[in-house]
Amino acid sequence: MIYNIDFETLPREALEAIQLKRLQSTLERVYATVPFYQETFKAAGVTPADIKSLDDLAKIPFTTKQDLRDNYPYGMFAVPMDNVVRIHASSGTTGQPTVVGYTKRDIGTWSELMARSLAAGGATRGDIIHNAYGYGLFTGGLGVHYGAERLGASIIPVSGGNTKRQIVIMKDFGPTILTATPSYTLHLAEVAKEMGVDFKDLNFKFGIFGAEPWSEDMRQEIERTLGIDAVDIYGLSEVMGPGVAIECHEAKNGLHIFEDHFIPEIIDPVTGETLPYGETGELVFTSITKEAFPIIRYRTRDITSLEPAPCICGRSHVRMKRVSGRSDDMLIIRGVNVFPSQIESVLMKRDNVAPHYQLVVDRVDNLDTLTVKVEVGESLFSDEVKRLQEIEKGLSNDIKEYLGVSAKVKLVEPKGIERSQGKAVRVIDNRKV
Ligand code: DLL
Repeated sequence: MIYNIDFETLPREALEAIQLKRLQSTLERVYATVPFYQETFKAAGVTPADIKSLDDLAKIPFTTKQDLRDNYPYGMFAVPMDNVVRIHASSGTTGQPTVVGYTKRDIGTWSELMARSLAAGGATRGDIIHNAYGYGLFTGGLGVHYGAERLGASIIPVSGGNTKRQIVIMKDFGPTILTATPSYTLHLAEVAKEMGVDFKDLNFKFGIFGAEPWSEDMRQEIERTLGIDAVDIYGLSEVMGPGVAIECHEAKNGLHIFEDHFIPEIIDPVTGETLPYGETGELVFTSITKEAFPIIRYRTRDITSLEPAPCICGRSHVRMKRVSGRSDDMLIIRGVNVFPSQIESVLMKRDNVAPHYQLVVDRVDNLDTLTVKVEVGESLFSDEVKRLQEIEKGLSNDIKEYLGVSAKVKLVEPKGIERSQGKAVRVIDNRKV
C-alpha cells in the first residue's frame, strides 16, 4: 500500500518543482536564523538568492558532524526553544552527542514519513507492530512508534532488551510486524529457539530492519528463520531519524528516499565533487521541510549509490542501494554508535594503561561483541593476575558507563599490539556483513 499516493508517485518534473521551492525557502530561513549557515555561505561567496535551480545546490558548502559538535548543543537550531517539542541525540567521537530538535510540525512530518515507511514495508491499519528498537534518545523507538500510530496500526512499545519476555509477548499478543535491528532480530530468533518457540508458528508477516549495516545474505537468513519478508529501513538522527528511506516489500531492491522532504546527492568523499546517478560515493542530504533542525548538504559518511529507474511498486522517488559501509571509522555495536577515539578517551583516563590499543569486533551467536585490547606497562604486567583482572573489569565498566556499550577488555603485554608504519589500525572488524 502507498500511504501518500499523491506525493510518493509524483512525476519527476513536479517533484523537482516542489523541491526547488522548498529548498529556496529553507535556505532563506537558515541564512536568517542560524549564524553557522550565514557564516559558511558568506565564506563561500554565496547567498540563498543565488540558488535558482537544483543544480545550484552544489554551490552551497557541506555541513559535517564536526560542525554539529562545534555548535553543541543547540547552536544549529533554527527556531527558539519555545517551539521545540522534542530533543533526540546520537553519540559522537568526543563523547559529546549530536543534539537534534523537532517542532510540533517536524514531529508531524516524521510521523507521516514513518507511516509511509511502515506501509512500504507491508504494514496496514490492521497490523500489530512489535517494536524492539530502543526507546530513548535514540530515534528508532519513538520514530517507529509515532509512525505506527499515524498509520493507525497497533503498536507494542517493547523497546530493546528483556529478550525472553519479548518472546512471551510475541506468543501471547500475536504481533504481525517486527521492527528491530537485524542483529537483534537474529538474537531474538535464537532465544526463541532455546525457549522452544518456532518463529514460523508466530503471526509475523513482515520485518522492518535497519539502523546498522546488514547484507543481502543476512536478509535471506532472517527471512528463512522467521518465515517473513524483511525490508531495509534507513535514517540518521541528523537528518530526522528512521524513515529517510525505505525499501518497498514488492521489490526489496533499494530504498526509496522521500525526496519531497530530503534532497540526496552522492559525492566523491575525497574531492567533494558531485557524482552522477549510479556511481558509488558518500551520501549527502539536504532537508527541505524541517523547522527546528534544518540540515544543509550534510555529509553522512555512508557509502551508497542512487538508482533513478522506475520501481514496480509505483513510487517515483529515487532509490539508494543498501549502505555498504562508512567513509569514517564509526563502529555500530548492537545499534550503538561508537568511535575508536571515544574508547581511547575512556582508556586514557586511567594512568596505568598505555596509549596502544585495538578494537576487535566480532559477531558471536548473531550478536556483536567488542573486545578492547590495551597494553599496560612492564611493571604492571608482571603484577599478579588478580590485579590485572581488576583493571580489566574497571575499564570495562568505564566503557559501559561512558559509551553505553558492553566491551571485554584484555590487557596485553608491552608491544603486544602491532605498531603501524602509517595510520594505526585501531579496528579489526571480523563481522561478515
Ligand atoms: O540509526 C536511525 C534509525 C533507527 C534508522 C531505526 C533505521 C531504523 P543514528 O543512530 O543517528 O540513527 O545512526 C545513523 O546508522 O548514518 C548509518 O551509518 C547507520 N544506518 C542507519 N540505517 C541503516 C541501514 C539511526 N538501513 C547511522 N543500513 C547512519 C546501514 C544504517 N546503515
